[in-house]
Formats: sequence, structure tokens, C-alpha cells
Amino acid sequence: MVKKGIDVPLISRVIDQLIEKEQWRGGWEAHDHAGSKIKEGEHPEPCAQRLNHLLNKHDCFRKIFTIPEILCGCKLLIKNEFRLSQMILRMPFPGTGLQPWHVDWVPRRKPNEPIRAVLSFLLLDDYYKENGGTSVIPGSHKFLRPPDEDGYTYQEHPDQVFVEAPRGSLIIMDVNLWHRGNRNHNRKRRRHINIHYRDRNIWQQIYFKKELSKKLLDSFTEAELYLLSARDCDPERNEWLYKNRSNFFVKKSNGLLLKLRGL
Ligand SMILES: O=C(O)CCC(=O)C(=O)O
Ligand SMILES: [Fe+2]
Repeated sequence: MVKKGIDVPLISRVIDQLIEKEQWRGGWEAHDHAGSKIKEGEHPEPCAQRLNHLLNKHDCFRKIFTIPEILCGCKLLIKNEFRLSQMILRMPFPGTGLQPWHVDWVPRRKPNEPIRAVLSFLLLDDYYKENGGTSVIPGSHKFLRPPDEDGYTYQEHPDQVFVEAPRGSLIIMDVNLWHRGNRNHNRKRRRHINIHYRDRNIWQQIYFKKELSKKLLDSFTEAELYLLSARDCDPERNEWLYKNRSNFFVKKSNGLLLKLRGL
């Protein structure tokens, strides 16, 4: 589906300027793996360009996270209240970019477990197989296990489908869907912005309340601030717990808390 009212050519131009400016550092702000600190010369994902903190970097990104279809998708799939977790640009480098099959959150294990996140890709280029368009395994959001438990990492999957869609389209998916970015064979550009929404009860990758400039925060409406979890009344993120979120005890106690609250 091509989204009207979003200035994709402008966004594309700004993205290119940011890529030029940030180069290999792009995406470092949310080098998202707990406990890992990016080192000088270390690329966040060696086979792809990433950019993060887009809201801070240009006004053209302001309208992207409130695209109604994205919010409808979140409302439909995430039963609890949700908030923006991060918005990230990904572009495979020419000739490379293949990812292993994966899901972007802890997989659901039981049919009654809630869906915790929704991924929405706004395509800045046409997507097709040869330029490394995203591929998915239809129906895998109901498998209740991650791909590596079926032995799938980098190899082809018999049921894989390459998303073919024109620039300006949105791909919206349950975070439990098995998917991956592919090799950019023909070296034609293939960029998207991933608008990642999560249940408000799990970690927000970018702590917008602290990271957005005061000027920017003052310019957002109450509804936008709610979606960013950046109103005065929204809870502070405990930085110690966030940094240690992969710690066994932190994970266990979070899980227990959610269970106790029936979430
Ligand atoms: O670039 C793509 O097609 C997919 C990227 C992705 O799934 C990820 O980085 O988690
Ligand atoms: Fe992913």
C-alpha cells in the first residue's frame, strides 16, 4: 500500500545527507544489544547502513510515526497500550546485507501470550528480490518459536516470500513473523525506515522523554507525546535496569511483574 501525504522524496534526500554525514557510525545511538558498547571503528551492523534518532535530526520524520495505518495495525495486534520504541533506517550495502531469519522480540510461546510489538517498514525505494527486499515466512507469526529452533539461520526457506512493493509502501507485521533482509545483489538502493512500536510494558529502545530536545518536545501535541511516552506523567526509565535488561534476575523479575499484573 502506498501511503499518501508522506513526502518520500524529501525523506529520501534527507536520509542520504545523514548517511553521508554519519557513515559507519550510523545507528550507534541504539546499538541495541544490552551490555554492548560500540567501539571506535566498529560498525553497528557491518553489512548495512543504519541511522537512528531520526526525530532529532530533521522535521521531515515527524509525521511518520503517526501514520494512521501503523497505529491501526498496532491497535489491532498489541492488546495493551503501546508506544514508539525506535525508528531506524536500514540499507544493505552493495553486494551484501543478508541477515539470518529472525524475529525482533522474544518469541511468543503460547497462543494466549500477547503480541508485544509491531514492525512497520516505510519503503524509500522499490523492493524486490534482486536489490535485497525483505523476505518473510507467511504464517510463521503463529509458530510460537523462533527460526533457529527449526534450524533456520542463513539458508533459504522453502516457504519464503520476497516482498515486492513500490517506494512509499508500508509493510506492517506482527513482530513474531519470521523475516530477514536479503543480499543486495544488483547494488540498486534499498532503504526503509522501520517504525517499531512496542507494548508500553516492555522496554522502549530509545528513551524519547530524555533524548528529544526540549524544543522538539514542546512542539509535539499531547497525543504525539503520549505515543512517544514523553509526557510529564509518563514514567522515567530506570537506566540501571535498562542497562542490565539481559541479566537473568532482571529478566525474571520483569516477567514475573507482567504475569502478576495479568499482562
Ligand atoms: O532490512 C530488512 O529487510 C529487514 C531488517 C530487519 O529485519 C532488522 O534489522 O531487524
Ligand atoms: Fe528484523
